[in-house]
Amino acid sequence: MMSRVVLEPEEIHQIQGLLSELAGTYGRAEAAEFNASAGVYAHELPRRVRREIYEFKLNEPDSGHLIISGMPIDEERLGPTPNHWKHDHRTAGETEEEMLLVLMGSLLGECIGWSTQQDGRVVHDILPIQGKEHEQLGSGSEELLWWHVEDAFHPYRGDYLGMHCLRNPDRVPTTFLSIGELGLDFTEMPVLFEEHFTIRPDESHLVKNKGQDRVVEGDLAHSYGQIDQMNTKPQKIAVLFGDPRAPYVRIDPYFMDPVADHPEAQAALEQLIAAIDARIKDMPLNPGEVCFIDNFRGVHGRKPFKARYDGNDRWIKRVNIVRDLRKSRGVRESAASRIIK
Ligand SMILES: O=C(O)CCC(=O)C(=O)O
Ligand SMILES: [Fe+2]
Repeated sequence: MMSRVVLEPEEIHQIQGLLSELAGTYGRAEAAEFNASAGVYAHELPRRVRREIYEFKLNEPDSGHLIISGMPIDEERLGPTPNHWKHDHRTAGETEEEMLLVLMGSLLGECIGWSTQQDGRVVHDILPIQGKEHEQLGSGSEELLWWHVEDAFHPYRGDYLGMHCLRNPDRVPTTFLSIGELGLDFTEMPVLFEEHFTIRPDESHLVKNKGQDRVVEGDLAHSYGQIDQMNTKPQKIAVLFGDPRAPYVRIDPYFMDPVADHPEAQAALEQLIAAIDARIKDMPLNPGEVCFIDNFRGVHGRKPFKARYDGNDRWIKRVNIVRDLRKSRGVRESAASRIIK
């Protein structure tokens, strides 16, 4: 079931006023000063929007996602879709859209980034990159992006994933399924709550997908070393956890190895994967739509498509949001830093 809030004209007007003020003050969504104040400005969003987002957080509905639609997209201000996430952000026409995503996300928790992903930015670009068509990446296009929990391999992964669709001319579908709508009785699958399973880091965190001009030394070398460790010696984890009647899920089949030492665990994993695969649905995002996915309750992916590389390509902004920044304090530079090393 789609869960959608359609913004009213006065709400759009109020949001636009706030965004133009903030873009004028801070220039870029990536500005540390903007990120440090986003949780304050978020309370200047319309009350109904704040309530919808808060109730999504509090009640953890079985839908597992929330779409907020109605924001107009100014194609001209936006400019062409860049050819890489490493485009020159100083001239970015998408600052207001990025800021809106961070503001709404701040009502769910705190936005975070990874030193090993997209140059340590908080707001990511999802766009097709020439030469990566056949990679298992958000920037791949011609391959099915297998459904997954975002950063499933990592203990500090986001509780939520936020996406703001700027452009999607071919209505390329994001795929989505909430575990709450799977219709399985998880109390009969106790083995999935036990630590038998492994998930390796996805490609986006690998050193080969960093920006080309980025030198890997010092802290960054250490971070990539840890990713490498997680790749060669992944820890055993549970695929389901929390309340067996409404469990949380941690799964990324493409990066999971068969459970060789526990046939019952492997069989249960295969049953879960097949059930999700049979039921996952297309959920194409339209320009101006902001979508939040509960990353503990839902899996998402993307269908293959043919990229254009002419400035009109599909373009989505993405953030990861944690409810509790403190859990990762040991791997962040300061209390307020949002980047996981
Ligand atoms: O492009 C999409 O709709 C989703 C992409 C995605 O899942 C990702 O980049 O992690
Ligand atoms: Fe994803």
